[in-house]
Amino acid sequence: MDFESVCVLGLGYIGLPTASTFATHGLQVIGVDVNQHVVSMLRDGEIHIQEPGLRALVQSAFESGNLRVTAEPEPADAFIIAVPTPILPDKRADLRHVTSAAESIVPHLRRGNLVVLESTSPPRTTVDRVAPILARSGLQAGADFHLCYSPERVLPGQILRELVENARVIGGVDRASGEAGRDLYAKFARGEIVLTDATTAEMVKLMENTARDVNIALANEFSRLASSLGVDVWEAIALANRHPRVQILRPGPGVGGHCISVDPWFLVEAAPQMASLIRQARQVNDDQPAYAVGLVERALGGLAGRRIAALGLAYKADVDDLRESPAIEVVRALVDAGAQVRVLEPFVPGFEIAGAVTASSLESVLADAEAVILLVDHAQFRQLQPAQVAERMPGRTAVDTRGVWDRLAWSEAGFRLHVLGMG
Ligand code: SAJ
Repeated sequence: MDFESVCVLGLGYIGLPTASTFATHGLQVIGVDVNQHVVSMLRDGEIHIQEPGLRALVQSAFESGNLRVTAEPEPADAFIIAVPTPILPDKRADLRHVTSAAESIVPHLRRGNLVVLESTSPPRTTVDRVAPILARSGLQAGADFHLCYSPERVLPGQILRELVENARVIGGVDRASGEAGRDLYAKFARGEIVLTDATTAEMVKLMENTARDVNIALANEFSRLASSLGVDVWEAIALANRHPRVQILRPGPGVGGHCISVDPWFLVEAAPQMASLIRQARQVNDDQPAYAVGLVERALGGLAGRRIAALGLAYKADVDDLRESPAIEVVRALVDAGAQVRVLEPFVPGFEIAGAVTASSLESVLADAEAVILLVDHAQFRQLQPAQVAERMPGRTAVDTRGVWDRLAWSEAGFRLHVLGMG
């Protein structure tokens, strides 16, 4: 099947790179976002998210003349839904964006079109939720138009490369739908394209992120065990990972981002009585910020009134994404415990946390600090020279929740360095 035009609904971390990549590969692309601010920014030549290479890609997509952005869908050969699927406070999936995106396609859907859901979704969303909405057009998925689920699997920080190079799973509601999906993504995908059914493709995505969550939970639990047994978890993991069939992940202050800390709940929701390990892993990871706070408390011998410089708020290194960030939870807990906290997040400079002071430079975050704590291992923080830090702050306590600072160098600069997961 050939495609000349595609309408991409949702211009976030996935939709914007996807729309731009299709445009630079010759398709006519209509990028749709319900947020008028996003549409205006893009039309003004700005982008609303930071991702290496994205600005240049969006620019060349516009320069090609193939990309237009707007607030309403328009007729196209294919529609891609790439909207957020957050969780509600009770940990159930919030599918409002998916359903309203599907509803907005209905008036434009034509016989022979392809619709692809990319948003991470609970099992059976494509067949049980999206197909019935699209049927309001009078057309049936499979019989009159093609319908697929194809999960995005790109890693923030490496989205542009992984979008093109990763293997892509495409689950059609029938064989012809899967093949239509393959023909669409073959416009730019260099990784293998594998066809399956829609519900399997939804499960694949959830299983990938759940596997990572459970494995990080294991690393976090190891960090607590090692610490209480007087063992250095980092050394133990490095040695265990020399085993040819062992690959333990890294402990840290918790698991954030809108994917790994969210998606496992979709499986718990689907069958709570069968997902006890998955739920327990979520619990371990959700408890990890409190564990990191305990480490800071022990390092300082108390928190009330203590002056703390916190480095990093993003959910992981070298991204500007603050969603579900454990670093923010740590800072909030320190503030609640009465500490005087200054925070520095170079990727989101203006972000405020109630009760904490937002610093704009290394100098200002460190001034007066009794302790410096590393919450996010951004490259610029990983490479900090302890001697320079010592010149800028009066205290000599340092806490590393990411296991990246060189212990000898920090101790030679006069610091007592406390590392998460060490006895
Ligand atoms: N983290 C650890 N220890 C580790 C690895 C990660 O504590 O060893 C923490 C990070 O600091 C972060 C969180 O886990 O807070 C998640 O980071 P991540 O880099 O593991 O994953 P994401 O959320 O940025 O991207 C994941 C990826 N999924 C997998 O690797 C299986 C990506 O491929 C998906 O496309 C993305 O979720 C998504 O959109 O679902």
